[in-house]
Amino acid sequence: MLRVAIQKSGRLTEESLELMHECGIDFAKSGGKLKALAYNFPVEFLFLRDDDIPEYVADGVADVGIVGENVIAEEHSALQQPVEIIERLGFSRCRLSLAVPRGTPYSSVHDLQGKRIATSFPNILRRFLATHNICAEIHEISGSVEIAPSIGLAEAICDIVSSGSTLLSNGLQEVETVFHSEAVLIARPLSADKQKIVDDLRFRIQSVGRAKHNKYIILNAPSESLPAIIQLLPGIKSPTITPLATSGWNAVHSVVPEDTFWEIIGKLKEAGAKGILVVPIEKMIL
Ligand code: PRT
Ligand code: ZN
Repeated sequence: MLRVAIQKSGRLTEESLELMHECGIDFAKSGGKLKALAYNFPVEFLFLRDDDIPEYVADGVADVGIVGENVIAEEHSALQQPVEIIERLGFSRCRLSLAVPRGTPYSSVHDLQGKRIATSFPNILRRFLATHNICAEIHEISGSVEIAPSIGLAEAICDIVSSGSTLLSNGLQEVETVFHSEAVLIARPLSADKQKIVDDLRFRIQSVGRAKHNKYIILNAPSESLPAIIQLLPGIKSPTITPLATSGWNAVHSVVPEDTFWEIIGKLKEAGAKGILVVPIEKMIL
């Protein structure tokens, strides 16, 4: 039995639960309960505050956990036992940025020399400032960091930014990105039987992730266009080609990556492809 820590209620919760569902792991999560046992996979879920997850994993209360990379980067050095990132999960993307009141002259990170900076992430900020040889006063506060300059607590802040609207509405401008973050799966060193369950869980997570980053594509093409089309559609191994009832025409099936998708579609049309269908993939196992 593997114990998996998930944020109880917050920005990571919904997508963490959705990921488990996509991995085919079912369980009943009822309201305020702190634990849930999966029906069809040897895991038990613990629902915790995100800040507590690294420590619970390090201490062995949980075996693995889903947290924001910013949380593990912040707490890593204070943990008694080693905890590692074993999988990047691609959701809850955000960045930790430095911001100053709009209108403050700012040309480089050296403008922060000797300034007071408010943050909830003192360790990440300290490392960033050290790599740039900046000496600044770090004021650790646990919430509402964005109001620190307006109440005279600091000249700059270092906080999580996603859309940027919080900074904007507080009259702040983003000046440096300190850290890029996404949800990650963390783990401590595990016994062989638990490691086997983690490997299976990672295999499922990777199959789900790969499927999200690729599309299944079906198109019709005249035989003379096939060499060019095959070049554009490498697929998992190579595209499937089947003849149509109309002679000289073929159906081509393949897989295309999401990020180059539109570019490839344009080139396929130029190469003579017709009737292009694009279908989402549910799982992709290599
Ligand atoms: O209660 P618990 O301690 O479990 O949760 P929490 O309130 O500490 O964390 P939560 O749920 O807010 O965030 C969990 C994780 O989500 C964080 O550790 C990040 O990895 C990630 N994440 C992604 C974010 C954001 N986006 C985000 N926008 N965490 C916080 N914010 C906040 C930010 O602090 C700022 O106040 O949203 C504001 C900025 O958002 P924009 O869109 O206005 O730029
Ligand atoms: Zn928290």
